[in-house]
Amino acid sequence: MKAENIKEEDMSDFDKKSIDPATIHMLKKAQADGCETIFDRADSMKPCPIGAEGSCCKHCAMGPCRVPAPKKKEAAADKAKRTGLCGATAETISARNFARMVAAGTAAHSDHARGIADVFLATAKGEVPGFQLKDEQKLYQVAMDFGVEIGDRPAKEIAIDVGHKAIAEFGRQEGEPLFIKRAPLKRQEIWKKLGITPRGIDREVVELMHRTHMGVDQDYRSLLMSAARCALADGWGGSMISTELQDILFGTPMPVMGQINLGVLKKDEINLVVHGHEPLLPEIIVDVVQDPELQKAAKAVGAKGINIAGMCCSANEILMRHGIPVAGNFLQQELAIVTGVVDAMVVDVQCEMQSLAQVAKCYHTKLITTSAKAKIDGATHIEFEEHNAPNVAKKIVMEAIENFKNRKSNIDIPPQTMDQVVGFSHETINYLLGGVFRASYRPLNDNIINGRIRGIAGVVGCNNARVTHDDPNLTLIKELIKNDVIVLVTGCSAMACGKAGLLTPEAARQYAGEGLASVCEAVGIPPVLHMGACVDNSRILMAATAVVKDGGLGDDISDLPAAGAALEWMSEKAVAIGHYFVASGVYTVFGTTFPTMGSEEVTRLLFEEFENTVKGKWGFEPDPMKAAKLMIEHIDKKRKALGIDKTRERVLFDMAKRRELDAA
Ligand code: XCC
Repeated sequence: MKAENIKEEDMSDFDKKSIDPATIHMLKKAQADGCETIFDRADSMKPCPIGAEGSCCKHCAMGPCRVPAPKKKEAAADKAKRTGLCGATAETISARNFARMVAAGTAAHSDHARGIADVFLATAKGEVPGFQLKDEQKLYQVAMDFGVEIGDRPAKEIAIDVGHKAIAEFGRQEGEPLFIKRAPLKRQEIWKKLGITPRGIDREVVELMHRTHMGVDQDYRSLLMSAARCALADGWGGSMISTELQDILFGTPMPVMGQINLGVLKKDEINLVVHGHEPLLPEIIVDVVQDPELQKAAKAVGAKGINIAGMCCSANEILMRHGIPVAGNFLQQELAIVTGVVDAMVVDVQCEMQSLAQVAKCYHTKLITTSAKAKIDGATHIEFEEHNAPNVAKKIVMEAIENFKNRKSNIDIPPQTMDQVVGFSHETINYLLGGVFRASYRPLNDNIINGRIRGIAGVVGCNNARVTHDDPNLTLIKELIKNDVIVLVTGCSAMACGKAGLLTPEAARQYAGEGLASVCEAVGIPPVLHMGACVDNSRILMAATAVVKDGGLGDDISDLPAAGAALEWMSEKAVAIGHYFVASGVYTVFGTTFPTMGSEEVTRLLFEEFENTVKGKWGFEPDPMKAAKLMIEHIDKKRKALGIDKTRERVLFDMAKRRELDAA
């Protein structure tokens, strides 16, 4: 059945699901094809209200114990009686659940980093064909940070030492992660004073899992502080290691043009979608696809060529470095298959929905898992072996080619694609602003001080099927840039911006306020800068640190007129990211739902008291316009504290007034 068969009266329902026309187009097709998606399941299954507010404890076999938020008027004595069987209070339960999300998110980013570090070391030793050390400049930078001698040693020798040091970071038992030293000095002192400077990355995850075990840490303040220490081991540890080593291996991103949305899929070519997070295999696939043998094989089955497209953060990785087209963000993963033209979807780790196997069955798509850590029932498993990567990559491309003939007649590709300029690593922003010979954030700081730019916002994170796809993120971001706040984006939020046309230099004139637009036009950048995948939120930490170090805007990240948000968050990784931004001094607003609402005390600690200790705080606001207001108010509060609030009150003279002044 064709999509045109959908009746007009169904339209409003589709509009509630997404603001992206390509997504709506495919939802109609999925319905017509009788193929269930996450959007259908979101209608038929509502979230458990007790779990959503963090009030369900299932840490032992006497439970699960449900300790829902007390009624407002409940007497203190009755409130105190509300506990789990063991006596765990709503505060303990809520804080433990939150802490476990941080631990899981940190584990995900850091295990990704470990995989990269292993391949990095093997590359330095020359053991893995297909991989090289592409960015020597960054290798030297990381070597200096790690205290590795450079001298006139060959790059490979330096890289071997860097690789060993990186791997040792995970199991470190004493001292602190080596990248901690990159943070502003005042920030390091705050962490030290609070006792939340992380030790080894794995150690923080293990300790947090231990603390949250039944009958261990039962003081919510202590739990949330140790969650902060674990989260910092993600942002300034695991995630930063991923970003830095990936840049050395595959190149530090520079501005590059790309295209995004489901319209990048091609009817007359083999379509291979790479989905997940680790760039190791996607990088090799991008390389081998030019192989004449594979191109010949594609022609032999009647295809005009081989089209690689990305999904989720794997997409961000190969987009940032090669301009490879992006099929879509998290909620579009099933819908790419619904087009009927995806010959293979290859997945590694994180954010891959199990339902892909079912959706693939409705069409002809071959779902291929590649990580030993992530198998899916019903998928074909072709394991990524780093020592044999080009051959594994070729085998996967061949699977896609051979599957081309199995396409069914239910093919429909939405026409939407959008151009985007991406690749704004922290180093690139430095060069673009200051020039190659005097790379610096000075022009950014100056424009913040003179008020052309009001402040900086990081808007990151996922899609969430409980809200209209892409709407909260885009509404928030448009409001921020309209108010002269420059926006840094990563992950699925960055992709929403790409689809909406916000990642082009022209978007500055169209969407940004006068001040921000004038700076963007002078430098030639979009008002929203795509900084990469979710592990690349570490680039935002580095950019914030560079702004602090350049001077004039305080001496800590918490002094900056800056704020963060993840309005469509859904994964535990987002909670880890949010918590490391808060623990690094940033006001961070989440939308959709907030996982500690079951406890007023825990929520108050995160939303208010944290501002006195870690100098950053959490916020919750599902309405994007209200979230923008909160962030802008915070930015203005910081401007006032810095004494630069007056500079925004610029008087614009018309010609008559100018003549009057000239004559005077
Ligand atoms: Fe996953 Fe990274 Fe979230 Fe998107 S933003 S849904 S975590 S792909 Ni990372």
